[in-house]
Amino acid sequence: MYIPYAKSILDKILREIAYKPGRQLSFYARLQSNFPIIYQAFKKLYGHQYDIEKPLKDLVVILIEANKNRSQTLKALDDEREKSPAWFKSEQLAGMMFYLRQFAGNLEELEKKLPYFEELGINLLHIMPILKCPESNNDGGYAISDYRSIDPTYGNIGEVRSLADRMHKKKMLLMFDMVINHTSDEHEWAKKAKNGDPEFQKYYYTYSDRTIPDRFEASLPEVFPETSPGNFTYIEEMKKWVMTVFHHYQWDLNYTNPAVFNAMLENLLFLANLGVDIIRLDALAFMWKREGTDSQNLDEAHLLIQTYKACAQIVSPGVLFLAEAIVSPHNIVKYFGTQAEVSNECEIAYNATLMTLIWDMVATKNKRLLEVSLNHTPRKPSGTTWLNYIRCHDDIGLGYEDHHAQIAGYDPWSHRKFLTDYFTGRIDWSFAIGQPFMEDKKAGTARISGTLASLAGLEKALYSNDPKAIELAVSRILLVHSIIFSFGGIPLLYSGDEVGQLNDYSYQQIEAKKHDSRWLHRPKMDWAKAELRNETGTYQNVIFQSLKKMIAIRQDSPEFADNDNNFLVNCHNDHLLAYMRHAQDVKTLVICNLNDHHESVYMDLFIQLGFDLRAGTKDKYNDRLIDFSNYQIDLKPYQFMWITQC
Ligand code: OTU
Repeated sequence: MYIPYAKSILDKILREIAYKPGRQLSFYARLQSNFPIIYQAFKKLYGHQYDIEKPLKDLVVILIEANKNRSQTLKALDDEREKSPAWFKSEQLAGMMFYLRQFAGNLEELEKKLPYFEELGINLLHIMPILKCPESNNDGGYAISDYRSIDPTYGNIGEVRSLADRMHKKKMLLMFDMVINHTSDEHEWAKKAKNGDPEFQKYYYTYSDRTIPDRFEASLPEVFPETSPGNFTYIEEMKKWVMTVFHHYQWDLNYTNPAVFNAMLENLLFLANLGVDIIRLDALAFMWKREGTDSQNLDEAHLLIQTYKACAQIVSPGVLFLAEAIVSPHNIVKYFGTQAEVSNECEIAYNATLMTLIWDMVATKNKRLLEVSLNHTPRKPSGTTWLNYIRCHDDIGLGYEDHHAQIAGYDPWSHRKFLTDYFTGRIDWSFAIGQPFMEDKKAGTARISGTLASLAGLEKALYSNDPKAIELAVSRILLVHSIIFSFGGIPLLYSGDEVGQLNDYSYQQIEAKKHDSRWLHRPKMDWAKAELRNETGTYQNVIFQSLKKMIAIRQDSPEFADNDNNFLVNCHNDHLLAYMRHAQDVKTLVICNLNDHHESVYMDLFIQLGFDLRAGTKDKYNDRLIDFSNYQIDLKPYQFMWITQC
């Protein structure tokens, strides 16, 4: 967009710093075309309080520096990706996330594990935060004290660069977190603030008395009500209150200050220049606060992300943003931005809606809520994709929209209570073993902790040593995975789930962890058990080999790429989730039996969907022809099929 004011400011800045584009023509072109976006955002966010020319000049200098520091190899990768903008929507991608400490210990050991990922077909690694953070009070790495160096127990920055390089040569992608909403209270800025430096006190929301904090509290919900009640912490050293929406040691950054925007921009581009392909924007929904609101998903938060996107596109156009917005379905899609074709915010977002509804289907054995939710949530822009997961390192929140639950025939509150009870062992006939997370006794709500295998019934089945129950639990584990591999979007596994790792109760003995039940589902990778993946007759073998097969078939199925080509199919049976995926000349009907009994689909459905039954159809997953001699297909408990034309 051409905006004369923006043009003249940019020209002036470039003159003042005597910038010559030289051979950096594409950088210069992107700077010219994105600067108006940045200018307009600064005007809106900061124009009423600041003379924006100065921070804009600082910003341009940061971009130029970052461009200088971007390696030729990464620039070549940017060019390649610019030429095929849909590259990340491909069926080829399959990811895994892990805490480095729990999975391999350090970067050197991780390099040795690359063949493990390759064996399974994984080509995207989300390494959870490894940047420097305090020894305790670190929230698993989400309280960063230095954005430019990594915890020495993991290795050093140089090793991150060479890991990224090695991974790129293997066509693998690397994802890192950008903890953008808050820093640790031990970050240099927080330390300076504590020492009374007024400049750095303005980096956070600090107040000398409770007047403003109390006004905020009137409408701010609590993220960690059990361990960190309230949203402000009194800091004795500075005799001030500071906003701490998450833990008391995670200080919320004050983005109403353009210096904060710029300082965090430098940190963000530093990550991009390490060779990170996807940047996960942690808790981005919380970036802007306003009294009288819940301070989540505000328009200004979106504007901040759009501005970061515009900056990242100038320096590192091949790097993607992932939105970690675990919010209501209609609010999540907003993080894809406002454009139809490409994203002007995040190209990828966690599909928290699908995640929650998968667990809803596991408990209820029916798809009613999923169907209502998908049919009532706006579609995302075409140039974006989902990150599909069954669980991550955080709790499972039941964030479906209440009116969707009502349409599906539930009372939203009772249904939430049922699901929480179901997965936290309060219903004795449930197969799940989990624990509540951040129970809010006043509100009568809780979130859920537990590994996939334990929540899906494997732990209980193993205790009772019941082969039938073990088999059902394993089928459930495979069924939910089959959904994330075939739904459209990037599937992301939590490490250890591929070998059915169970809950880890050891956190209850550790002082720094015992009040955070999320550690229940962050076990240390049990490599001895993982070895059993090669031993027939073990559940580790069944789960690992089946997932490996699913990934391989996915990678051979262009219809599983995300081209907004997923249509729910009505089988007139709530226990059967079915959807059609298609690409140019292939189509696959995915059918999942959510029930622990046999269910049938009738032949006419296939005729209606345009399958040629005489030419034959087959289940791609089992590589078996479909037998219609009974005019129907029978699905075993928790069986899924990927049916395609022969
Ligand atoms: C994120 O999650 C991280 O994933 C967590 O591990 C961190 O503790 C947290 O931020 C703070 O850095 O509250 O329970 O979308 O659900 O952003 C998880 C809202 C969290 C939150 C989410 C947050």
